[in-house]
Amino acid sequence: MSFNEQFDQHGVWRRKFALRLKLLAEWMKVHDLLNAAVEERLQRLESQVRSDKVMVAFVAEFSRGKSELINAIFFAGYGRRIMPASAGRTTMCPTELGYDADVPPCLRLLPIETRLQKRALVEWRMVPEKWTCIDLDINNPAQLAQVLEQVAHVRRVTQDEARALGFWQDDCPEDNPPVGRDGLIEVPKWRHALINIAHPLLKQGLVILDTPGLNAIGAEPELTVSLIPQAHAVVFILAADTGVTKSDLAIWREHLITEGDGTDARLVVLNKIDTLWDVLSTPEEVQAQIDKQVATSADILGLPRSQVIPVSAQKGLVAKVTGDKALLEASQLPSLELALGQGVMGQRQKILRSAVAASIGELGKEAGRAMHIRRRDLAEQMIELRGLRGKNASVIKHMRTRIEEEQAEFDTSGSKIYAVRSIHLKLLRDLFNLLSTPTLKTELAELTHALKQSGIKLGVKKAYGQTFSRLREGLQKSQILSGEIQSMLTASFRQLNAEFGFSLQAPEEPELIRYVRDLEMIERSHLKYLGITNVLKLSQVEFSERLVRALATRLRMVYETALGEVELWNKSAASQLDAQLRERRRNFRRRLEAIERIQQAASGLDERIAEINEQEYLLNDLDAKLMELTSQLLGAPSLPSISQDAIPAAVNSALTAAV
Ligand SMILES: Nc1nc2c(ncn2[C@@H]2O[C@H](COP(=O)(O)OP(=O)(O)OP(=O)(O)O)[C@@H](O)[C@H]2O)c(=O)[nH]1
Ligand SMILES: [Mg+2]
Repeated sequence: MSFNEQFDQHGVWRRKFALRLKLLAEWMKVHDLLNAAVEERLQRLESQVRSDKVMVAFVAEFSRGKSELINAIFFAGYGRRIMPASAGRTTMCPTELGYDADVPPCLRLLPIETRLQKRALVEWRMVPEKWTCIDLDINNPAQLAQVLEQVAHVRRVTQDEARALGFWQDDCPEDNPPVGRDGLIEVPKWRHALINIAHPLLKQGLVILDTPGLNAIGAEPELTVSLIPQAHAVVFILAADTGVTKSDLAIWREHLITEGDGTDARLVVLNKIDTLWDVLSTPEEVQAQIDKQVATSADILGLPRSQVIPVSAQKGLVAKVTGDKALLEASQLPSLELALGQGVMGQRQKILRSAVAASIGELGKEAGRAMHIRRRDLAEQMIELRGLRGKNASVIKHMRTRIEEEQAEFDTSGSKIYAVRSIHLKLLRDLFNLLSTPTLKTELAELTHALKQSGIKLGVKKAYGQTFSRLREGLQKSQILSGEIQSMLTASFRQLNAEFGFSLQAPEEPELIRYVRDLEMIERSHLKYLGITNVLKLSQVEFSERLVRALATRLRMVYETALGEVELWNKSAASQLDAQLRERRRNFRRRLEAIERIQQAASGLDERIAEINEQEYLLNDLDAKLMELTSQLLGAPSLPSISQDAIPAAVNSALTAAV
């Protein structure tokens, strides 16, 4: 199954899941099982599954065939080349292809001059009016291709302007673009491009990132330290006719090597194998040539040979457009699509499925707890009522007084419950504080200061190291504090359970220390970035500022996720208390009503006992239904397993390595 087909299936599963989740929510609402925490969890799950994006980034030196490969894999259906692909430098700005239903089909372009202002790319995304927007006619491939030519557009500027925009370094002249006879320099016209089209795959959450070559990627720190590391898969492309060049190697080292982190896939593609096709050689000789190039490239990159996939993007595109099966086979594009499908989608589903399973488990527990309270209340009422059988009016009256006394006592001891809640909130406030944006800002201040110094900054790595070790300490502190909160909750819940017969259970404590791993990944991507070619660029104030802004935005995302978890933990504890209070009050009311009916009619007692029996049966049904609904949600997405024989051995081991 190709990447496209696998992605389709993933989309179908997600839609089914969202629908089932909706049904579960409605059913819970009807049966009064929804509380604030459950509702929040349901909402999060739904938006997690609905908005699940899969980003595949294509990274390589210029002219290796990134855009052509994107055309061949995703857009051959348009019957022509859609993304501009031509000899020499073509794609000048990072280009994201995706789908947003709220925006009409269009190409949005952020002018390169925005680099002169203090705003990170993520922030620019929030100001659509600053982007130039061109409508796209998706039924007209020729118009589509013509508009997309924009991403290849350039401007000519003076050396000073180029320097200010980050395209000219006095310290490393060999990286600078050529100066024209008029003394002007070509720079990209746009800083970033967003293409919004309702392509079937994009509609289902695929985001494709096409990037420009080496020096152009380096000029946008956010791309290097944020977008590419966060992509779910990165396709690195080499050309069979050039082999691994020095600049290929620089990109590979700077952007592609990751250590041990198995959440994403890296695929290496040896493109343009058609340049080795040669009518004067036998097919075996041609294959031997391709194998040799694969072997050499793999050796240089330090990869097993099976991990380099040879293709011809251009012939693959031509073959798809003209319906030439033999040529498609020869282009070997299908093997690459298979690897992408398995590596990326298989991985993505695994992650999503395990996140969903954990949430559904909590959801089931929360709903189950509410049912447990009800079941226990019914059992108690039953004992109470059976005890009244054959008793005279005064005993019944006495019972009523007792329940009323209990009720009054319960009402006055409500203050204990509020006390627990207020201690909990106070401790939480400290935790929120530790993870807040102002705290993060303070922690970053020193690094910002170090980067703002003029001249060459040798101490930057040290400043990074110190900042990150402070951030790690902060997270460790947060984890200790959350541990204290958890012990406090467990102890007070136990006490309340003993005193009031509640069945409170402290919700799962958030695992904040997990975010240390995210910090490490961010730190690594920055250090790697600074290590190779960009240390000299740090002498430019604008560059340093862009770098810190990129860092701050990425960190903020991590901290916001952590805060969200703490928030949910808090809600879950609070809503349990609310639910217990509510159920208990309802319980007193029911017991009093029952006594009243018994006092009024002799038959009231048996009737009430029968009613309670009936309710117990209903509760059993509810329980069974809840199990059914949640286990349906946990059902595996229908990814038919591919017969192992159908996968070429090379691709198969590439997959294993990529996963
Ligand atoms: N012979 C051959 N040429 C190819 C193949 N793939 C791409 N090309 C050509 O190589 C040139 C560069 O391709 P692009 O897709 O523009 O390369 P890119 O990596 O996107 O380059 P930039 O946008 O400049 O970063 C174009 O002329 C393509 O037609 C291939 O498989 N075989
Ligand atoms: Mg390109």
